[in-house]
Amino acid sequence: MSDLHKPNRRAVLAGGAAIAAGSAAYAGAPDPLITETRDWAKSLGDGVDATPYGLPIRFEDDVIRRNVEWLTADTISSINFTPIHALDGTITPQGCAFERHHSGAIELAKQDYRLMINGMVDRPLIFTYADLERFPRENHVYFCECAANSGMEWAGAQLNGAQFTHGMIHNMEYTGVPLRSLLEEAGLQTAGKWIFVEGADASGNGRSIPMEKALDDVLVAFKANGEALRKEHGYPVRLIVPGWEGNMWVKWLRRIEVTDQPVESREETSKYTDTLADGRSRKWTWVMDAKSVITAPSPQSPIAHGPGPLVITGLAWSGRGAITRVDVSLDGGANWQTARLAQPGRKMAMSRFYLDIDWDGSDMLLQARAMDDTGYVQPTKTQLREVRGLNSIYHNNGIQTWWVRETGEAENVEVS
Ligand SMILES: Nc1nc2c(c(=O)[nH]1)N[C@H]1C(S)=C(S)[C@@H](COP(=O)(O)O)O[C@H]1N2
Ligand SMILES: [Mo]
Repeated sequence: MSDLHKPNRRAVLAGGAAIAAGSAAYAGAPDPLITETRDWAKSLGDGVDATPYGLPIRFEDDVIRRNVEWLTADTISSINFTPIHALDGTITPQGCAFERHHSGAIELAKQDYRLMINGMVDRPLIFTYADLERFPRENHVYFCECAANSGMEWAGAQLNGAQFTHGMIHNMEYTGVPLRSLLEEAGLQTAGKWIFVEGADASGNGRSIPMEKALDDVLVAFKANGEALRKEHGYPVRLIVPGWEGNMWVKWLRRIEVTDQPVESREETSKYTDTLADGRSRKWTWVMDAKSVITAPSPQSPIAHGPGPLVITGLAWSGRGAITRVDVSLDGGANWQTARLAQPGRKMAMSRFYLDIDWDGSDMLLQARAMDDTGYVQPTKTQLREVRGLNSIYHNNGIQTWWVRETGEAENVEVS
């Protein structure tokens, strides 16, 4: 063995010893998975054309969107949840990204697609899909969170799983045209202070967005994670409103009207308000505040091993900017450690964090607390309720607690 090789080998052995508690000892009974030729090595695998469009292997068939049956009367005006407890990294595959429709997901072909810009513009315009493809494009990763995410948790811990408590969110890389370019093309008039945007579905999902935001970073997107938007996410074109609540991200985008004031004629426009403790309503709370959740261990992702090395991981995001820090507590918020961000935080996009611990096998009250580049710190549920009371549905960004037991199982709880 060369001299060069020796230090490497020592390093590998040292590394091996350090994780010995978490891995099987090499000595002992032979492991047939190592010593015997298995079926998959005795015959040939699938040819390249077996699945022209690939799907996850069948062993992963529990990594799927799920809904909560009692939440809505039917599945048309409903919502399902991203299996965040089973994903890693930050990009949500489209196939398991949550869906929220007010009147179902419609099928709209590219050749039937039209986008109209009218109202306070010099030249009202109608764009085809092909027209949109001729404008300079941008790529951005953004999270989309429904304002109702964690809404069932206002009165107390209710749903047992990160998918259900925090899964009304996805994070994708979008390709599209800045809305600014289209508004400029139409000759935006200075008196235009708002846009009213609506979709081609029966609900229309009409929303008013202030012009400042419209000209800033709103995107008219046609691709997500490199491929066409899925039908359920607004194929062929949807609006991306970075950092703002999901209901403004109009799918199947068909019309943009420039107005001098917000349009509130539609029933849905006034629906997303927050009822405060004193009965007054809070509205136009468009920005999603900083929030985080530990995705594993969590109720649907229990610890599958005994004491020793344990990877604690989760997601953090902020509609006001980039995540700068995430702290994790093992004891219900008494002590905090700063977690490791997998990558520097990006504006209005999800961050992945890890805390690698040596678990002593005792029970834990796991919490995560996010901070963003505006200095905002994610509040506890108690702090949030002091300001917002118990009657809200929307904008619950309080700190989540999982009680992890000695067995490794976890449960949704609250600490006071
Ligand atoms: N046209 C249209 N756009 C829509 C909706 C809708 O029902 N119709 N639902 C909104 C709501 S409330 C949310 S949270 C997001 C969800 O986007 P997703 O289904 O891609 O997750 O889309 C928004 N855009
Ligand atoms: Mo939503």
